[in-house]
Amino acid sequence: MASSSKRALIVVDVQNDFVDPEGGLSIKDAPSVVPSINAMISAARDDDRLIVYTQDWHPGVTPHFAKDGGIWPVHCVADSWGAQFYPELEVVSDARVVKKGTGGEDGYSGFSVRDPETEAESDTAMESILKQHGIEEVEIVGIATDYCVKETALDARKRGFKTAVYRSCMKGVDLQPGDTEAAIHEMEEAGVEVRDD
Ligand code: VGL
Ligand code: ZN
Repeated sequence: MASSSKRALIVVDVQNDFVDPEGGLSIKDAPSVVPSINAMISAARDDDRLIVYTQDWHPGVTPHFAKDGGIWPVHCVADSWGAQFYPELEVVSDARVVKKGTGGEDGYSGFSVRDPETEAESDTAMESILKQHGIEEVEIVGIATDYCVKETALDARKRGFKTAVYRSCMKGVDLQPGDTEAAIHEMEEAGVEVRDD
């Protein structure tokens, strides 16, 4: 049955390359937040709420990768093991999945991508999926706090959604020590509710 809830759950990039210790851009302690993320997913499913998963989904050559002029080790190449959902993640049967970066675009938000040459931004399907379901409020969980979770949350606020994140349901890259806490602060400043549970 279609849900009448105005609240959706967005599950950002819980993929092997970020979560598995053998992954291409493995984030320390990421497996430790997966049970809390799953608890959020189960609660949303039991409540018939909309759940949208995102996947980082890059071509083999992209200016996102250090080898091609960017900053990141190779990760989440389309259809590779690393791009698959982490096996312990609960993926609901009618999951909506938004893949980002498929055309070699850059950017971290689940709502938009950026052409690396022209810098032009374009929308993913995220906002239209949320609008189709009458969503006014989003909860965002996943990886990485200081990149894709942050940018998705800031974009959700910009687009007028009431937005919350949970400390127990996200993990940061921390390229520089303190990046994760700075990201949490930036989200709060933008009106994102940061919950301690
Ligand atoms: C991400 C770095 C590069 C993320 C994606 O999902 O936060 N981080 N690509
Ligand atoms: Zn990426």
